[in-house]
Amino acid sequence: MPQLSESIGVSAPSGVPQSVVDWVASIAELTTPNEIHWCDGSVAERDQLYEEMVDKGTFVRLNQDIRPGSYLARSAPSDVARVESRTFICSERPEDAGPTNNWADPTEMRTTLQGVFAGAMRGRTMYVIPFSMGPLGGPISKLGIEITDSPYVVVNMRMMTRMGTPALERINAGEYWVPAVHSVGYPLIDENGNSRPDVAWPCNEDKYICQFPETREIWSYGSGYGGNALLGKKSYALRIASVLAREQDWLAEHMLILRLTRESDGREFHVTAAFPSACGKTNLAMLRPTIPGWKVETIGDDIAWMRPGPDGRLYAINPESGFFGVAPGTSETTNPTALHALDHDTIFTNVALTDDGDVWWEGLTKQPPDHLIDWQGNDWTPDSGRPAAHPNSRFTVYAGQAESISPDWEAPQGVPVDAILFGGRRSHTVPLVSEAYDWNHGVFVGATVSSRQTAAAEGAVGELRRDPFAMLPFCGYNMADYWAHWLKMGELLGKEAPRIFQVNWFRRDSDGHFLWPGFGDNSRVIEWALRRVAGELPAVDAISGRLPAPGDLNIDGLDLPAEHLAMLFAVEPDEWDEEADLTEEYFALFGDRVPAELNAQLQALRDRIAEARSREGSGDLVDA
Ligand code: OXD
Ligand code: MN
Repeated sequence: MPQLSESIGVSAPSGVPQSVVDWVASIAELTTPNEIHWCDGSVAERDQLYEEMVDKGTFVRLNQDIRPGSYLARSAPSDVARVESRTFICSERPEDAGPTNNWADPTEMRTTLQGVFAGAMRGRTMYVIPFSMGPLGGPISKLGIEITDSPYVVVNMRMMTRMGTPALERINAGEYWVPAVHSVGYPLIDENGNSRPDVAWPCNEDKYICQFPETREIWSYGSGYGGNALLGKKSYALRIASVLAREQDWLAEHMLILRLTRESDGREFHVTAAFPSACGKTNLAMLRPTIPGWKVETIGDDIAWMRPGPDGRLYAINPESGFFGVAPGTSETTNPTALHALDHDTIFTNVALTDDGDVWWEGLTKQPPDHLIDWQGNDWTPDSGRPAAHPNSRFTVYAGQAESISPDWEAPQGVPVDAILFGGRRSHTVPLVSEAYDWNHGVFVGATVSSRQTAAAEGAVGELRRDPFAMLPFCGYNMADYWAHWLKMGELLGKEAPRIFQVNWFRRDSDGHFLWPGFGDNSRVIEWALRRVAGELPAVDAISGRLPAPGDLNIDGLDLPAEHLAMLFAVEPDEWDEEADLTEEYFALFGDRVPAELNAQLQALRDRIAEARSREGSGDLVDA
């Protein structure tokens, strides 16, 4: 009897294990593509796909004199962001997905997926993309294979992951890998054999982004955009990896990674930082310090995998090899490093096109051009009354193109983490910076991160949402169990655990103006944190944590009135009372799965509030 794989012509490269061939064959049998292409990751393969996409209208080739090697894609207006409402954790038991995830019964979801994937690739090429998250062969790295019918996904995955033959060779050698299946859900031939023409951005109104934590599989249907489709990123490197990390005593986190070198003594520090989506994370990852004496290098801009090393310290790698950054707001003033990285070999999605074949987005220049083609392909002028680029428009670029990239960004063993920052977008309550009292307090701080909703996901922009560890849409299991895992990691790391800080660049005065300049000046805050790590500075105990002692935050050369500085560090018992009540309400969502230690941390917070009040009270008496 012919093997299944032979009967549908999988024709795998030599050396591919039968189990892999059988899996690819099973997906081909379900989705019935016209042909199968095993991606080797070569430049020739990429260029051929670019060519094909230009011919089909998926890509606009940008002016090659201005932006060599660069292209613009315009998505369907209905497919512009991650769709959290259609993202599912399909664990056997709903309580293992937890109240912050959409749970779906795995058996029912499999039936649904078998239905929507049946014939989904008719008339298309099915691409098999072997990839490595993290440097090939590194001790923290992991492999995967994404099957997709989208050439756009292939060329993006080529930048975002180490994709192609070297990854496949490791899979051939028997290393662990995670399967991921993706279809845009727009077959070119119907079940009766009738053809329909392709469109520039095929997708489907019906979308499913599914993670199966027990079997470690990813299935994504209906969207071609970003994290919905580039399955190495949020689906694998966060949702599935968080499950693996919990089991294997490491951390898969939504964090950037920075190296800061102090020029006076050459000491290197490494910082990871979690911020909810589009909170200026890419800008911080490419920080240009405004204070002298520091060199800052980028290691990662979005995701960190961290594992205790042989010396007991926590080591971080960036599992990705590219940046999938938000374009609007990126400019010569906000992030010159990112801007220059985009000079060539960049894929832009949903930005505007200029008359000379270049790109533009809101914030790139103060004065918009007189005429553009907007992200939907229509004529645009400054008085059109709508954005020219979509607010979640993106650039995809190889990380090595950033001039700030660290020479060690691909160090397979990672870099030792000294400090972890948690940030959110809060207009009051949370001071510019405070240091957690200890690891467990830091976990409490991470668990209570909140921010205003941005355009990276669908939903009401501007709403305040709790976003614990900036992992709300990315944790592959019950968030309360994830907190418990962090507490356990603190025990494992003991005195080698990184120090934890809470930052808030977004505090405002009563007129709604930002109090802190942000951007390069955030280096001042990080300097304070690192000097704390180095044991060089005292601190002042406060409700939120430890604050800089007066005069210790370097504000030289900043035009920051004393009352603004005071407002940045104001920690008001009334506001924190409300914060504590909101935290209690939030924890109640998770019932008795909340680790006892976090409830104890909440009580400790309430105690600090009461203590501050009693001090205030006695102060009032004295004043009176
Ligand atoms: C991202 C996100 O795209 O967090 O990185 O939404
Ligand atoms: Mn992100």
